[in-house]
Amino acid sequence: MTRLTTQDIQDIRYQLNRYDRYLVSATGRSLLGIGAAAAGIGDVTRLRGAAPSIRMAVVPIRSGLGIISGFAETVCGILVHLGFDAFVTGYSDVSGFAEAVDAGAQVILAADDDRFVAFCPRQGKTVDNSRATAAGFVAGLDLMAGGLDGKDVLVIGCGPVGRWSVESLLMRKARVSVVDRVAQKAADLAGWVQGAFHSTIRVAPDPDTALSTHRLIVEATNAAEVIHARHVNADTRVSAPGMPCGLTPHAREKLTGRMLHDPLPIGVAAMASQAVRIIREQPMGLKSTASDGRSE
Ligand code: 2YC
Repeated sequence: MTRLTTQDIQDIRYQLNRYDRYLVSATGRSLLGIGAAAAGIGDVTRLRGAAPSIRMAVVPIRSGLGIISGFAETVCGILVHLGFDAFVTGYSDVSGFAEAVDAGAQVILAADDDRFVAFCPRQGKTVDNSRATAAGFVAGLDLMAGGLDGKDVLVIGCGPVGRWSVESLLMRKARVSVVDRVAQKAADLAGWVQGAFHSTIRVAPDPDTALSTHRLIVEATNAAEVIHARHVNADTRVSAPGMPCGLTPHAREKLTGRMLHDPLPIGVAAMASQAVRIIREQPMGLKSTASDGRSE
């Protein structure tokens, strides 16, 4: 998992209105709309109406390599932009979690060096950033492509985000190929998909051939300069959750309006939307009761 730097994120919260306009031009939907699509929420207006009453806390975490200056503030800025009642706790770590719960936060977001998670304490559920980010970028590709059912889609990069991207693509009935510069990782992912979903995906022979023969691409590598201008034509659409951006500047220029890439916004919008589904579907975490009335 690529660790973000302050430089990666420092301007994000000040450019969200401009970014929303780009997203609408590329996908027809705003950041909230893409998050809703990632969570399977059809009624974006209802989500927008509910957001101000949903309190979310972002807790800075000092463990491991420590705090990334601006990270919690950027996550919070994205949540506020989406309409949520969001704040960064004054304390970090355990004290920050206690402050969040005492303040009535229904969703608590925090990241250490290994995971970035949204917690729904009352429901005893969590939302993982890698899985939500994959869902968000696949939803964006779906919107750019006008649907993915039956269409060939390439996932390049078979790490956590690539893996969950395959899941989202299969749910949208895409015909998935995977490739990784380490061929064994692609083969392992194909084996996992066969076991987990009883679905068959293709393992492409090599990145360059795969990129030259696919028009719909999820770029989920942690490398830069994976997709070059020579791979891009008028029908190409790229959704690029990978950090750093895997497109060369020339490829990005050719793909303006037909590509998605950001270090945090789409992933955070997807996390928040998935968390809303959890807290709305289980308001007080009441588990369904068994037939004899016992709670499960
Ligand atoms: O400021 C803090 O609270 C730090 N503990 C945050 C560390 C985040 C480390 N993870 C990353 O930089 C990214 C995540 C946003 C998703 C994958 N890597």
